[in-house]
Amino acid sequence: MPFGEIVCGSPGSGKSTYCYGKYQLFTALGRPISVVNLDPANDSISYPCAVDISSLITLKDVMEEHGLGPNGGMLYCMEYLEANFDWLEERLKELGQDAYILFDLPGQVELSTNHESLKRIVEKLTKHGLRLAAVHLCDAHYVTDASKYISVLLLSLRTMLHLELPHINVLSKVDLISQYGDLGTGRFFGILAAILTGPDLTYLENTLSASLPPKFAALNMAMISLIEDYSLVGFETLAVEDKSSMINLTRAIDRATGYVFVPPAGSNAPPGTVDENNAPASVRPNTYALFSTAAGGLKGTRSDVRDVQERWIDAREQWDAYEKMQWRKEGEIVREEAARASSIRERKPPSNSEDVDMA
Ligand SMILES: Nc1nc2c(ncn2[C@@H]2O[C@H](COP(=O)(O)OP(=O)(O)OP(=O)(O)O)[C@@H](O)[C@H]2O)c(=O)[nH]1
Ligand SMILES: [Mg+2]
Repeated sequence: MPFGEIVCGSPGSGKSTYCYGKYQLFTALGRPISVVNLDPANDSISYPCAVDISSLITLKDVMEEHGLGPNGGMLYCMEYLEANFDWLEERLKELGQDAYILFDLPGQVELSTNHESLKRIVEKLTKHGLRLAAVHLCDAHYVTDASKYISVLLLSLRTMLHLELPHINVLSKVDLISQYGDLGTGRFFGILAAILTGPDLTYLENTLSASLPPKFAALNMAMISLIEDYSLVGFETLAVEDKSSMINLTRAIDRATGYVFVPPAGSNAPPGTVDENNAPASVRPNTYALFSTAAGGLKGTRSDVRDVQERWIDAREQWDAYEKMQWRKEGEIVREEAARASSIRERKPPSNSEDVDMA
């Protein structure tokens, strides 16, 4: 059964960069991955694209032909894709039953909050057996301000209700967080802690009351309780270049979709845990995969708000140096392993005469 992610979020929140980062990570891990570009305005795609909407329709052509502006043109493109769903279906079928598919969406948020075409496309995909999660990226910049953060939460909530998929909220670009103004007062940490360690949102309520006129107090309270009612206080964090951050997020998404990665035969999983026949992964379950992904714990380095503060603000340089050292070590291990394998290959097999002597 194919699995996948609908990667959505506001313009510039890092959707395409995330798709490319995930493509690189999964290729290195030997996990299947295909990226589908559903952004008809995306004319410089960084990742290898399995399916590209621009071979069906482009925003530029729509604007020229129908005299539409960029926003109306984008809605037209999505309606056109919905009307030509069989085009998408055919191409997705070619990716096979074991595919893991990322859908890179345009940044126009109304597509995932109000407009019906994307919703109907997602419904059709799930009806065709695709197990999807919505991965909603929000620029971490928004957590430096309580009212901006609330607006992002409401946007995220709207997306969740509209798409009706398992929903993962992600604060993207956390590696840039120290650049976003005055963090010395603990403002960032306060808001982020309120976000990540909920459900107590009193901190946000107080911050909102302090920054907005008193006549909005009741509105603030209503918004806070709405957020609490939907338990929408959870966020994962993401810095695309950071391997642990990508792996933590991957685990959270795997858990939401129920995806279990089955390593290919011949991989270095513990002996006896992988069924070594060559059948496709979807019909070759094994215990190693089950316990290393879906059932694995989500706790780990940087899965907690305090880790984010330490990694990206308090001790960023030390962590950068430590990770560089780890990469060097990993590179050395890979080189040594390759040298050992090639020396084994070069060693001559014993001749028949020696066998006879020994006998
Ligand atoms: N430092 C840092 N920069 C990032 C990260 N993710 C994305 N960016 C940068 O953010 C900018 C926007 O990223 P994109 O991937 O184009 O964002 P997008 O959401 O696809 O944008 P649209 O398709 O226009 O909506 C680029 O300059 C990226 O290099 C990250 O984790 N860390
Ligand atoms: Mg993009």
